[in-house]
Amino acid sequence: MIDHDLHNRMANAIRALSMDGVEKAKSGHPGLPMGAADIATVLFTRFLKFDAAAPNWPDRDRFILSAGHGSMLLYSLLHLTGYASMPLSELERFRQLHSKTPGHPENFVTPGVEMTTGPLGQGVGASVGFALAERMLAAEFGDGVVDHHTFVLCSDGDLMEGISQEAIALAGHLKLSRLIFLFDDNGISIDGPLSLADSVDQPRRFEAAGWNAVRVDGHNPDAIAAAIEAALKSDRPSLIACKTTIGFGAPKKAGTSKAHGEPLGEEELKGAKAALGWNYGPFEVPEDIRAPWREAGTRGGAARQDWESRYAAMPAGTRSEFERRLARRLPEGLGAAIAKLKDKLVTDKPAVATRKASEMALEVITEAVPELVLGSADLTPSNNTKTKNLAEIRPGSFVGRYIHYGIREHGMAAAMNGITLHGGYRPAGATFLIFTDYARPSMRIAALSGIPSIYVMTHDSIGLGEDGPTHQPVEHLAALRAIPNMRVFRPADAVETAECWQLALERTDGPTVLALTRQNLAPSRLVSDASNRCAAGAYELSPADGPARATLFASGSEVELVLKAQGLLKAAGVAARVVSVPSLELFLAQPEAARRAVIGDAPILAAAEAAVRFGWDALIGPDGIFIGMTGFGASAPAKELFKHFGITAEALAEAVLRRHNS
Ligand SMILES: Cc1ncc(C[n+]2csc(CCOP(=O)(O)OP(=O)(O)O)c2C)c(N)n1
Repeated sequence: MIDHDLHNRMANAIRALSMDGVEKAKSGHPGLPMGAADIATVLFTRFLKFDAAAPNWPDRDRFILSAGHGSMLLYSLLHLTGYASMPLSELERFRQLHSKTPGHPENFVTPGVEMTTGPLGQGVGASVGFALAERMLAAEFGDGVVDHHTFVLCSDGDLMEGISQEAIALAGHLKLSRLIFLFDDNGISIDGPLSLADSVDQPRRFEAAGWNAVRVDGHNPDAIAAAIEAALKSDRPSLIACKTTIGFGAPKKAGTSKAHGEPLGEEELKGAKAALGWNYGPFEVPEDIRAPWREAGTRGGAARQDWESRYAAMPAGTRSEFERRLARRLPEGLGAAIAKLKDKLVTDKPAVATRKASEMALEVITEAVPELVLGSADLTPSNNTKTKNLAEIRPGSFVGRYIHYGIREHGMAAAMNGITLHGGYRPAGATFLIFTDYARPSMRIAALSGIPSIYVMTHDSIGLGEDGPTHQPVEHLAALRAIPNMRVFRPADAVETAECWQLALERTDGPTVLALTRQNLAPSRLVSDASNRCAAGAYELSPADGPARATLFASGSEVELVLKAQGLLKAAGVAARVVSVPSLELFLAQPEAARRAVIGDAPILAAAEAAVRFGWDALIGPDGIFIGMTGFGASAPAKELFKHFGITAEALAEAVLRRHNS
C-alpha cells in the first residue's frame, strides 16, 4: 500500500524544487514537472532499478525524459535521490553557464541523464534503440547481466511529432516488451488546449501498433503503480496514458498553457506552495522528505551488488569482452584486417561502386568487429549493407546483427542514438544520401552528444541517374558538413572506402556519414600503403609532372574525373597535381602547415564535386575553379547527366587552361 500522505509530500518536493529552479533562472518550464511529479515519484520510489551512487551501472533501468523541456523534473529527481553531481547548488544554477542543469538535459553534461532531449520526439525515437540494445545484449551475454527496462516520460508534443509514429510502429513490431511509456497526458501545449490541433486517441494509436495501452489518473499513485506492474508483465511494449494537470497546484495557471514555459511569478508560486501545503522557503526540503527520497536513491544498491557478484562469476574472457564493448574500444584485429583488405584491393583493382566497395569492406569488418550492427531503412539491396554473416533481428528474437528499420529514416537514426547510448553496440544504418533530410534531427543529436553512429548513405549524387532530381542530393554534403562534430567521408574507390570505414569505426566521440556512389568507379589508389591516407581528410593522390601550375581537388566519384583532367592538361603542356579529398571538413581542421603542404603553391586551384560549391571556397578560395552543381539534377542516365551539367574532365581541363592562358 502506498502511504498517500508521504507520496504527496515527496511529489511536492519535486514540484517545489522545479518551481524554485525556474523562478530563480527567470526561465524554464514548471508545468510538466508539477504535473508529472506523481508519475515520477511512483516510478523512482517503487520501480526504477537504479543506484544513485553508480549512475553508469550497466544493468540499471533507463529513464528517458523525452519531453526535455521538463528538465527540472529530472534534475530534482537526481538531487533528491542523492546523485553526487547534483547538489542543491546545481538546482540553484538552473540554466546557467557550466552548470549541471542546462535548459534541456544533456547526457554529456550531467551524470544520470541518459540522453540529450529537447527536440520533441527524440527521446521517444531513441528509446526504441535503448530497448532493442538491451534485448540484443541480453541475448549475447545472458539475462544474468543484462536484464533491465526502458522507461520514457513523454508529452503531448512527443506524441504529436511524426517520429513517434516511426518509433512506436517499430517497437510494437519488434515486441520490445521492456519498453514502457509514461505519457503525461495533460491536454495542454504551448498554443493552448490540445483540441486546437489534435484529436488523436493515443491509446488506440498505440494499440494499433501492437502495444499494450491503458489510461490512468496520473495523480493517483495506486493507479499509476498498478499500471506499471501490469506493463512489467506484458509481452508487448506498454503505453500508460496518465491524465494529469499541467502546473498541478498552481492556483491560477494549473491546467492552462500559462503553466507550460515560464516562471510562475512570485504570487502564483506562493499560492501554489500554499495549495500544496508546502510551507518551506526556496529550495528548502525538510529532512523527513529528504530521507525517504535518499532511500529511494539507494534502493537499487542491493540489486547492483547482486549484479556485481553475478558479473564477477562470469568467465574472465566474457567480462573483458563486455567491458570492451561498453567502453567503445575496438577489438585488436580491425587494423590488420583492413590492411589485408587494402592489399587485396590494390592487387585486384575492382572497378566497383563505392556502395559495393563498402559491402566488400563490411565482409571483413563484420567478422572483426562483433559489436557492429547494420541495418537499412528498407533499401538493403541498394545500400549493400547486409553481408552474408549477419543474422536478422526479428520480432521477439534478438540474436542477430541486422535491423530492418522499415521505411523510417528518422526512426532509424533515432534508434541508432539509443543503441549507442545504451552501450554494447556500434550501429550503422543506411538509406539514400538524399534522405538524410528525413533523419537529420536525430543525426544532429548524435553530433551534439558525441554519439559515434555511422550513416551509410548511398546514391550520393546525380550519378544515381534515372531516378531524377527528387533522389539526387546536391546540397546534402554541404549541409551535413555544416553540422559541428559530424564527419562526412566521400571515398573515391574501394581502397578509400575501406580506409573511411576504419576511420568511422575508430571514432568514439561523434557520428560519421559515408557518402557512397551507386555507379561504378575506376580504382584510383593503385599502390599499397600501410597508412590510412584518408585520416588527414585530403592527400596528394597524383603528383604533377614538374612544377605544378594547377592543383585539382575532388572527392568521391569526381576523383576519377580530375585524374583524367590531369592527363588532358599534361597533353596541353600544363602540369597539374591531384588531391583526393575524402573529407573536406576533416582536412580543413588539420594544422595550418599540414594543410598548406597538401594545398601546395600552384597558382590555379580547382575542385570538382557533383554537388553545390558551398564549403569548397575554404579550400580553393572564392576565385578557385569549381565544377559541380548549381541547381537540382534531372532524370537521365548518369553519364548523360554528368555531360549535361558540365561535370567532365574536359570541362575542368578547359577551365584550367583558360585560367592558365589568361
Ligand atoms: C521538435 C520540437 N518542436 C517544437 C518545440 C518547442 N516546444 C517545446 S515544448 C512544446 C509543446 C509543449 O506541449 P507538451 O509537449 O504537451 O508539453 P507540456 O505543455 O505538457 O509541458 C513545444 C512546441 C520543441 N521543443 N521541439
